[in-house]
Amino acid sequence: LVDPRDASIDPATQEMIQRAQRLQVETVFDRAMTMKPCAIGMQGICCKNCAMGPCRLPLPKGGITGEDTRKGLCGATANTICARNFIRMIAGGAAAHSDHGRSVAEVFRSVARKESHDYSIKDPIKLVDIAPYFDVATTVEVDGKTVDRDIDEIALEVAEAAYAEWGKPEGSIKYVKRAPKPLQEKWAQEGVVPRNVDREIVEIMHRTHMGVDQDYKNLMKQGTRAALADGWGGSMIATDLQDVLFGTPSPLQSEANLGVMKEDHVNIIVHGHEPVLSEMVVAACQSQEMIAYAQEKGAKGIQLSGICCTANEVLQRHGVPPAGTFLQQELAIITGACDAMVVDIQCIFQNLANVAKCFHTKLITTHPIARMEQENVIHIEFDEHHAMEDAKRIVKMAIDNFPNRSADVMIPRHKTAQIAGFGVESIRYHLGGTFRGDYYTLNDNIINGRIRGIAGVVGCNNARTKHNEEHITIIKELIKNDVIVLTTGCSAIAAGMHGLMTPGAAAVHCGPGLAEVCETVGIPPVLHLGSCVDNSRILLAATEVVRAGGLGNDISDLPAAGSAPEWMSEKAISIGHYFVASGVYTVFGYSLPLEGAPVFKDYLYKDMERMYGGMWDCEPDPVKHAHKMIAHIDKKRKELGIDK
Ligand code: NFS
Repeated sequence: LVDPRDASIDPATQEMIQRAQRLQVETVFDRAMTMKPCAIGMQGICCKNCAMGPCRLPLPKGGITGEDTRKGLCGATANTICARNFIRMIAGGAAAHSDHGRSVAEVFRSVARKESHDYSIKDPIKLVDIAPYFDVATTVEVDGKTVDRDIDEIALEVAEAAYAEWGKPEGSIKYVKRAPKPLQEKWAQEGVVPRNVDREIVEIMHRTHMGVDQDYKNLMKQGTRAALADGWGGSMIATDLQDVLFGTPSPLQSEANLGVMKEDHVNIIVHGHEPVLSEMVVAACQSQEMIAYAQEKGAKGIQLSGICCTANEVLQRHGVPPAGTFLQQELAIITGACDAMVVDIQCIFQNLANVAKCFHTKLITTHPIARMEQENVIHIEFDEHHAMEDAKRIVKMAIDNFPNRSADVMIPRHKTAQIAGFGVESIRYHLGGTFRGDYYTLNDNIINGRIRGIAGVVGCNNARTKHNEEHITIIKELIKNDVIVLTTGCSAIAAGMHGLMTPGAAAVHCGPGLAEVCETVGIPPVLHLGSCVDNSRILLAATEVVRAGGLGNDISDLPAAGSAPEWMSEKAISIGHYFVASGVYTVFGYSLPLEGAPVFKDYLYKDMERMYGGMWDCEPDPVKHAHKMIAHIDKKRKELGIDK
């Protein structure tokens, strides 16, 4: 069994692992002890794309001296195998983000068509803002005068155009036009402008099939095209349409960690990624009818909380507190106080069903593409046409389950206050200027050196690393060195849990320059930008910084760097690569499956910079990791002539 103190730096997590062990409920932390990863797979050079394999090409001891003669049965080299595996991860990640985006586009279209009555357009201003990118007019000429078009008409046209981004037969992804001009030119020159979302993913599956593309550079070209289709396509559309439908986030106060659950309340946890159902669950939990029903059953009320990116979505827009990160999902049930866990898609452990069996928790799957084989799992398929009805059914089921709790409940007392809800718009509001460029205050403070640079710290937790340690060490090191941090995903949940998202954190953790800026404008040094599809917000924030002037002409000119300290999912690889291809030096923690193919690895770590201005790196040591990012930021400051 794992020692809880080795598994996490978070006391709530440690206490719950201890409890799990006492109750003999197995968790991911224990499994990580008993099952070790495959050393060959970790190097990225196991090919199982045909039935003559799996072919395994481990690096010889002492590395390659002379010619690299390793090959699979068909002759595939280590570079080919490694590149195929890498871009298949991009395909998986881009598919996950983008299929989520497609679902949102479908809901948006049915709202625009007035077929779905439980949703409405909450942010018409954003709709008008994005319409021109889809070539949808927002005004019309009437009797020689220009007047605003009807918002429902605009919605309908935007919905149709957005939906077409997944499978249109011609043209390229429309949002590519939002990138800085020089970046668009680089993409055109390299031939990586994405055509439509689905095609780029399908083409990866084709090219990596046995006997197709056998040139790691050409394979990677397609990887780049698919990653860009994710970041500047599927993910960005997901973010925008969610904002239009559910409202664009603005800063709000909340809390984080398992301690947000309440013993005397009905506890419902939403977990996964798509906010279309959880938006309705939030509304259902707030309805007088449901609250009264909960009280009838002996509860004081309903406490809703979240896990993973569904948590981030409902946090950003409603202040619903996250109960934990990816690695805390089993632990939330082990409290014994979780009356229902409602899951949608992605990052959901199948072991939740086994854990739920040991408690009274109802585990409810809601998405047709994400079901579980275990018999104790309840499937309530969500349909946007009767969204509220479905949500109420789920909430009612949780309330009905409240009296079934056993007396053995233990909610750790740890929770932390946080300010979340940032975005491109709110950064503009807080760090913008009234008279000059939009992001003037931010740029000005970067130029004068109070802010050394910008870091995006994002991504998962990984049971192979100590839960939250890398996230928190890296973020603290960055802000101590006056680097402002934008964060999303489980990294953001971790930052919230560890108290880095309050304005007060500036005085405690920041260097003097960043502290001064944060204190003056009243923001935390670590800004929560949302879920993982909201990494598109970081791309757009970076673009705004370029546009505001004084810091070069492209994202690659900015004193900025990216990081995924505890990554584990294919989605993280897609995100990492669209950051690299957008000009960002991007450092991953733990390990990347590239070690077995040193030439391909160099291609990602070095040659990418010549093409896009950004490149990959990997550094498991969190302090060194942060300092690699800072060194890159300093290099860019020097190039800009602002290094004094
Ligand atoms: Ni991102 Fe969000 Fe978390 Fe990783 Fe999973 S929840 S989409 S993949 S684990 S950050």
